[in-house]
Amino acid sequence: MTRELTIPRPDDWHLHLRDGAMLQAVLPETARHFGRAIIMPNLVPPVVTGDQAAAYRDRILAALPDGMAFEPLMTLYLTEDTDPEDVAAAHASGLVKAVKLYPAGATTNSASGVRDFDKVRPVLEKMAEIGLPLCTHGEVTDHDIDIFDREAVFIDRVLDPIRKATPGLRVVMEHITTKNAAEYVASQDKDLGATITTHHLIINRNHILVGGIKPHYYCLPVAKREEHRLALRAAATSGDVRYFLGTDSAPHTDPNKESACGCAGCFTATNTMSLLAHVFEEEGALDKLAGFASEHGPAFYGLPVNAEAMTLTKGDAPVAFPEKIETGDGPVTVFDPGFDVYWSAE
Ligand code: OTD
Ligand code: ZN
Ligand code: ZN
Repeated sequence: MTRELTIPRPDDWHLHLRDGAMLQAVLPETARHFGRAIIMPNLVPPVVTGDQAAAYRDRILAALPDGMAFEPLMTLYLTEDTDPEDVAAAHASGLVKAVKLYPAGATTNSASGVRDFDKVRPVLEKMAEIGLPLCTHGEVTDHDIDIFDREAVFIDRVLDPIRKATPGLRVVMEHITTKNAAEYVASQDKDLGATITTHHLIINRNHILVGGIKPHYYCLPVAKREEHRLALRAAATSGDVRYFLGTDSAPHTDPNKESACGCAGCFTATNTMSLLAHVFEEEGALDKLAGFASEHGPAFYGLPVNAEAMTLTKGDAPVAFPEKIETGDGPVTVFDPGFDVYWSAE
């Protein structure tokens, strides 16, 4: 039985760090384990221009505790007014590693997202030309589309048409939650990748709704039926280079989650690597964890694998994770997988 596993230091290819007091509190939770992360731009107001991304990057680095090493990989929030030349300049300077597409209203702080996809064509064409990836929140927002179907409909109505109209555009389907998405990725070429969160490998929709509503399991895209969770597990543990880790760790304070209108998001930065070791072991795929968490993401983004290593150790007693972390804005509950975990990460 494997008791110890050493992998290259992992990266998180989809992360919410927020700003101010929340940033200060959650950044160490990620930097403790991850070398780099793709930083989501859905602040209020969003990070739209290269200048705003540079300023946000400076705030993240200023919040990093002494002695911790971490590289934030910045993204720009795509709006209908985004200037292709600003995007190109931010990419050329090395600052920005991706542009993020939120259909307007799809998730937390996405009101400035795209309504008319034709309006962003010039930006997408510029991105295809310069090789800058597009990260997509892949859900339609039409009121007549059931929330559990919004990802599958996005693929047919938005994503596939955009990709066909923009040859060479490199796309990451972020936080995929369905068998449909995994099958679409598998059917395409290397210009398409997908991130998978830790929590979508662990929960299905019953976790949210059975035995009382569990706001800390509510996130977007919402967890689907069990068959979808199993398809995600198969994809993540397949060794296929197109799938890589993006935790989508998305902190909200407890009062904002435990509310009549609770915010979407699971906070998994603290225990993600332990949970992934548990999941990959369950799937008999511990040998695929390095690829998923440490190698496939850098390959997609054209970056080197981290030179440092992480060792995961399986102990005899369950690891005790904090139930919450305290932030200047209030407590944030750490994702509870609902089972004991014996793997710790150093
Ligand atoms: N999903 N919550 C948030 C973002 C994501 O779609 C996402 O990327 C958030 O709070 O920023 C969530 O449930
Ligand atoms: Zn999203
Ligand atoms: Zn996210």
